[in-house]
Amino acid sequence: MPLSLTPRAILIDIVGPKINEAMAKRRLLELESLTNTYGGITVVKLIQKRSVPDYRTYIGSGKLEEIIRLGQELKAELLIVNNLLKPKQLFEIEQKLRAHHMAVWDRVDLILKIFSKHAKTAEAKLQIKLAAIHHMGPRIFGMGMEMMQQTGGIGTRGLGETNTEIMKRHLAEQEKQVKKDLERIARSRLNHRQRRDRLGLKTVSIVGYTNAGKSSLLNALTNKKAYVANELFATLDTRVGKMWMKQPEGERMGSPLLLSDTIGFIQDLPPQLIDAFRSTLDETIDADLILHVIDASDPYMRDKIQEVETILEQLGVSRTPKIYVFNKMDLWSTKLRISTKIRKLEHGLKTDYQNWSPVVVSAMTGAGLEELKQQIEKTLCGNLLPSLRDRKKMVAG
Ligand SMILES: Nc1nc2c(ncn2[C@@H]2O[C@H](COP(=O)(O)OP(=O)(O)OP(=O)(O)O)[C@@H](O)[C@H]2O)c(=O)[nH]1
Ligand SMILES: [Mg+2]
Repeated sequence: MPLSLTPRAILIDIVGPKINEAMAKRRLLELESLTNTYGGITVVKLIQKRSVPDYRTYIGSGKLEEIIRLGQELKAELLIVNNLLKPKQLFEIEQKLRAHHMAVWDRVDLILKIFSKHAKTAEAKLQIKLAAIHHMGPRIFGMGMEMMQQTGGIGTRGLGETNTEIMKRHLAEQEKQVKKDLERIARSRLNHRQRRDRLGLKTVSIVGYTNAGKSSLLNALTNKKAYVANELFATLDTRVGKMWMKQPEGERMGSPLLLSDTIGFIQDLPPQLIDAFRSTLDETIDADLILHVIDASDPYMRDKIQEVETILEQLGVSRTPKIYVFNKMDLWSTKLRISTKIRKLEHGLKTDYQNWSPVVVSAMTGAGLEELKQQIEKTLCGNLLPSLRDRKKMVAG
């Protein structure tokens, strides 16, 4: 039975002994936000402490019975598990829930569903399709195995086995086609980048936790109209805009910089999704400067900074110059009415993160943007000497 457009959902997070109460609360809140972004309605949130997940169903059969009871009582259609489950475990749960008209998703399923709702360009759509093939594939094979055991057994070609073979071939063909299409797009992107390199344009990449205000900042700095929304993963494609630096004396025009927006990061971003969006993140890998945008009104700000840094490290860009942009400062004055408190907060951030040229701004009101532009120029012009690569090119050319 297909799900309704706004499915009523039971959320569950299985947490190990290393996760304390506060962390567990934050994880569930984030899962609720993700569910909201998808369009689902959270009817109940559950946390289960377990040092080792149940190998058959991950959550354990007792908990599953409780969920079925709750589901009937609260008319839920969907169970969302905030963990990465094995295909076989998802299949087991699915079997049990189906009789009660409920479906099950794990964390990757949920994020993939949000991605496919938000994908606009052909490239983003293809990347999601590829990630879905990788994620769903083993589950389909798992189902095939199950059917084979039921219908045939070792040595006989049961109905299940045939189905699995057909499905496998079909998925493999689809995967090959999607990869081919993606390569074509990547080649044209590379051409763009090479042209940019020849023109000697510096590039600045805007990164940060999802919903920090990256697209809003791109718009504010470049007069672009990137999609902005109070939802997670509003942006899935790289969008590029031009920002003009001040003109040096005697020159008619300042030089342009290319600013690019990127997909937002999130804690425990499933690795297959990082891989899926690697090519979009190539802009970040090649950037001359990274703007790390942070929602300064978020109580979990410091944890999120750490999580973004971890992903940047995985991308191998920890050596690129970086500016920390503390955004949404306008919300401080709504929350904290006393200006000395605000000054103290700003001072605290600037001291704690002094190695990262911190700037406090509001993409919404425009406050602090001039200071940010100056900081960008200062950081890049500190590098005004051509890069090693450019120098090599000059010698060669
Ligand atoms: N009050 C306030 N809200 C802001 C500011 N900047 C962005 N927002 C809001 O924050 C929400 C997220 O903004 P986006 O620019 O879409 O954030 P993003 O980082 O691009 O998000 P994703 O693409 O989903 O990862 C939107 O509702 C914006 O209106 C700001 O300076 N002040
Ligand atoms: Mg965005």
